[in-house]
Amino acid sequence: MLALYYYPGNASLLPHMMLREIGAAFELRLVDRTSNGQKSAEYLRLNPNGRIPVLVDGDLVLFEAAAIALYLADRFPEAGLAPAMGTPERAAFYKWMVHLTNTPQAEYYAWFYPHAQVSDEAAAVALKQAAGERLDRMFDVISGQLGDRTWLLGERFSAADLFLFMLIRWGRGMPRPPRSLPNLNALAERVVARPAVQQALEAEGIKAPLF
Ligand SMILES: N[C@@H](CCC(=O)N[C@@H](CS)C(=O)NCC(=O)O)C(=O)O
Repeated sequence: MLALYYYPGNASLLPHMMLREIGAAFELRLVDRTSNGQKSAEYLRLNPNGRIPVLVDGDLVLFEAAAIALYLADRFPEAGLAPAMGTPERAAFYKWMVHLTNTPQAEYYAWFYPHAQVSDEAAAVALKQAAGERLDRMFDVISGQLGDRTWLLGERFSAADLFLFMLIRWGRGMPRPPRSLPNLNALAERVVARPAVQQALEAEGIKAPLF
């Protein structure tokens, strides 16, 4: 049995949406961040970094949202969440998955948790502002690359679109939210219209504004 350790709206939303798209049986296990559950001894045995999410599949214990996403795409190829191995489309899929995780997702860490990096209040404010400006530029590039395509890979929907939606959603409180870019807004609308995504959002108790 698959089990996903999650907290509503966190990086666990990507594998959660994928599991709903796949239609596999799985158990959702809440990590209670309100009591710092991600730093409990029990959870640290699953992910010594104390971060959410973790996927358990039998004896496999996997952390890192992007790694979980790539694993799920391979484990359930019939769900079509990634193009066939060895194709140019697969290469583009890797590009987006890696870019999204190590560029905007990593930048969000400074935006959401500036105090984890600097203790001085003025430095934290400056760090957050600089991270927000870098995120704006990253979303400009992603929006330009997306253009008027339906999905990041063109006509083909993939897990990368779910990933991008999650990152667009995280920016909904920014001074210039990603949804203010028409291409990104249109992609987020298309993702939210998917029944599996609606199920995941509802199961996590996520209400409007969704992004
Ligand atoms: N690179 C990691 C980042 C995970 C991450 O930072 N998760 C956040 C929630 S979105 C978290 O657990 N924050 C709580 C903390 O750092 O204590 C991944 O993609 O899994």
